[in-house]
Amino acid sequence: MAKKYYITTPIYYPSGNWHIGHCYTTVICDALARFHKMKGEEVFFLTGTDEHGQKVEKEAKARGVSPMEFVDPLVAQLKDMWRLLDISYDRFIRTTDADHVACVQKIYQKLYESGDIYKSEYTGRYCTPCEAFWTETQLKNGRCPDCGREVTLQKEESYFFRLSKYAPRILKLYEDNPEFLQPGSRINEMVNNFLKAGLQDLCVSRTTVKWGVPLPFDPKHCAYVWIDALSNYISALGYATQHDELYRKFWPADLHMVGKEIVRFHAIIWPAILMALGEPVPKQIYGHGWLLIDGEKLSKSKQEEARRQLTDPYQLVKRYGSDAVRYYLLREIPFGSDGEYTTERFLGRVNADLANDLGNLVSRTQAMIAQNFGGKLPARGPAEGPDAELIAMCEALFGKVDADMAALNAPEALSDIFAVVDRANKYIDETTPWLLAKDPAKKARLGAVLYNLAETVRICAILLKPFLTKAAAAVLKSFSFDENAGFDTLAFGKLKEGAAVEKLPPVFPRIDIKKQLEEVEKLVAEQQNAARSSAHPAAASGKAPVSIDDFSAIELKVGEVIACEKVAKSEKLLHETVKIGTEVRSVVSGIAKFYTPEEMVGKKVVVVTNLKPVKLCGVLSEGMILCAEDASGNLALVSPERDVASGGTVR
Ligand code: ME8
Repeated sequence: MAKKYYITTPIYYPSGNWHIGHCYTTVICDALARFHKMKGEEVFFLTGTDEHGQKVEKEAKARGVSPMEFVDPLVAQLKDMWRLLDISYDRFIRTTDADHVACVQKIYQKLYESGDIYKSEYTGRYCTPCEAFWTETQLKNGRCPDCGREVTLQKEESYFFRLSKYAPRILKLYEDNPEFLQPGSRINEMVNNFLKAGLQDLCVSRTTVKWGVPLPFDPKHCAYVWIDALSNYISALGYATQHDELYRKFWPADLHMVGKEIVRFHAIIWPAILMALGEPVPKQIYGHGWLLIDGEKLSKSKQEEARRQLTDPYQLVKRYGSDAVRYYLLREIPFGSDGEYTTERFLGRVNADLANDLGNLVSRTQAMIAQNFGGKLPARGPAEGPDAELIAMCEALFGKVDADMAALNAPEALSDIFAVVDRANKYIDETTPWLLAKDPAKKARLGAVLYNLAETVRICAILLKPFLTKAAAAVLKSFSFDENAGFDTLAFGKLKEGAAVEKLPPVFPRIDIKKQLEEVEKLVAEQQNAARSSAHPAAASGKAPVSIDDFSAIELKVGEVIACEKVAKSEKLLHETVKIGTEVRSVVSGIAKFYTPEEMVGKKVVVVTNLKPVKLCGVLSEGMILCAEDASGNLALVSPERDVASGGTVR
């Protein structure tokens, strides 16, 4: 029977401000999932979205939409990002999925019946952005110890989970299974910061939040979002249903990969819940480090728009391709530690390893086969000179990479693969095929050298497939080798003499880093100008001539009004809900004298989308709908002359 491998990412908050740091966890998990699949294991790879809670409830309300209307487009955006990055998940779970909601209710019911959940009153501090409760002693200068933001005092009737009861068992779990929580330093953090002092029971329900899973035994309470979220790892497998085949097959998980800031929830609360349910705990939790910019964690709240541009995965994939982004994340950040992100370092890495080392090896090998053997693979000859060393390195490579991946060390795995790429480039210098080509008597040796190079490229490409999903497949195909081949084809000598070898265009074209950095600088400057002019409206409304750059700092998009109402206490204002592509915004406009709310619904309008949000009569406005005004002050909406899908750019 095939070995099973169950791997999960955390489920993502539908924040919308995705940055390259967010991609880190998921790209690592994807490489691991693909690696295990290629080993012939039966893999289940889970990811998804964490959609309930106060944060989403508040944001949706501010935009005048329902929480579901608010999260739907964001979930679509996230799925799109994973598609762009070639993430091969087996299920994308949403905490709003009916099967998940039912499972959370069963978990609460079970814990309530066993006495592990009981009713009491909660008084304490709550950090809404982190959705985390804190005691007075845990606060840092009266603020959230995780994000440094303000916390609010909460007092309400609540249900509690007997977390305190499980502290000794969790300590024992760490002692008996040091592998349970990795890297090892995270165990000390958990023990010293939380477990040593003893655990307090955990408040696991809210009455003030409505956007959540209602408790089956007391529906005015909603499940605490972290219990709701953590349960996804088993609800996705059909836990506590009649169709729990996946649960029986894949649980306990082999690996929950998470960022270090959420280790506490995964390594303390989650095993305690599972212990209370009488279920096995996951085999391993890995708390990886952060991607930093200027020493700070990239995070939605701390991000400025200018910096966001530099770290926006959509932009990066569009400019440089998904393989480049995946490679950087997997190769550059020392695993388990934080890693500093700079555009320069990213592009430098891509140029040095992918364009130069790998790209040159592939193109030189293919060009020489085209030139000297009409694009047909020559025969393998007897091993001579440096052949044996190169072949031995290829044959030892799987063992090394397998051990690296078992230690979850993708940077090391890639470094081992690229050591073979380097060796092959050196082999070209040593065997001097361009000189062999000049001497007809050496044609067979030239053929053997090129065969060895082609085989080395093939073996590296197979091992690179979990990391560079697109380029590796293209390379294999160009050597007429099955692009879906697994690790069972790694023996040296699998390529067939006479196989067609296509000459690929450069797999990773060299990036002109200086030019790219200038472009990025320009983008940042444009963003900053836009921010400045929206901060000082007078400056933007002057009649002085503007350059095309000034004009392009204003972002104009086509939006569709999907809901509209009058703003209370105002005769002039209408409050529109506008769909702009996958995004939904709340916009207030002074057009109530010219349009009724009913007339507005369904209209395609032009929206200035990069204005700083303001509140008008207490209603949030995240943009401005453009109107034409006649001499008497009558307004008419500006609309595209032909139908254009919402989200279209106006320029
Ligand atoms: O925490 N560098 O979701 P999330 C590296 N919903 N990783 C980063 C990062 C950075 N700069 N910024 C974010 C949540 N991440 C919860 C999880 S699981 C039951 C519930 C990573 O959207 C972060 O560490 O805030 C986490 O692993 C993932 O992005 C999702 O974070």
